[in-house]
Amino acid sequence: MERTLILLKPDAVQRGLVGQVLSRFEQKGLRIAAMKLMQISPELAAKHYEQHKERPFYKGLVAFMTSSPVVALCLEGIDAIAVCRKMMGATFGNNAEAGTIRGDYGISRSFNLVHGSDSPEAAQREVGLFFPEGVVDYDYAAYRWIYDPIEELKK
Ligand code: FUP
Repeated sequence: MERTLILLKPDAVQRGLVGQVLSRFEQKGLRIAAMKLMQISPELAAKHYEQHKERPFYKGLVAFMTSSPVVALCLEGIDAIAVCRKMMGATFGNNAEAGTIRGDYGISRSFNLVHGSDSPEAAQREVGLFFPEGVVDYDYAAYRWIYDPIEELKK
């Protein structure tokens, strides 16, 4: 099992798309390990996007991400990072594939609805930044029906 940080960005919250986007991840089989509606502070945005600090879009990106609340999620599943990135689609809505979140709901190059960690190192760092209190461990009944047959079915 792998964990990833997903942010439903200010445009997703303001456009009333939280439920639809979250339900895609749920339906895919990812377990919600943590979830909260929160206002990102400029300090947190700076830490989260520190690798983009020198890029021309950085200032606008931080302004956007701190302009209105986001929903922060820690999702868990097999290959969760790659699976979520595939579901999100290409960075810019105008060229994201149809069938992806960005491809289906967005057309903007800067308001792109969703963030997802891009590596295990980034995921660990970002989950720690957004959920310093930790995530929630519980038995997820759906795993039994979502993942490859469990050992007892093979007997
Ligand atoms: P992604 O991994 O697809 O979320 O994209 P990046 O990490 O490359 O970029 C982070 C965010 O910066 C994107 F979600 C949107 C924004 N961005 C721009 O606004 N302009 C750019 O040219 C590149 C990224």
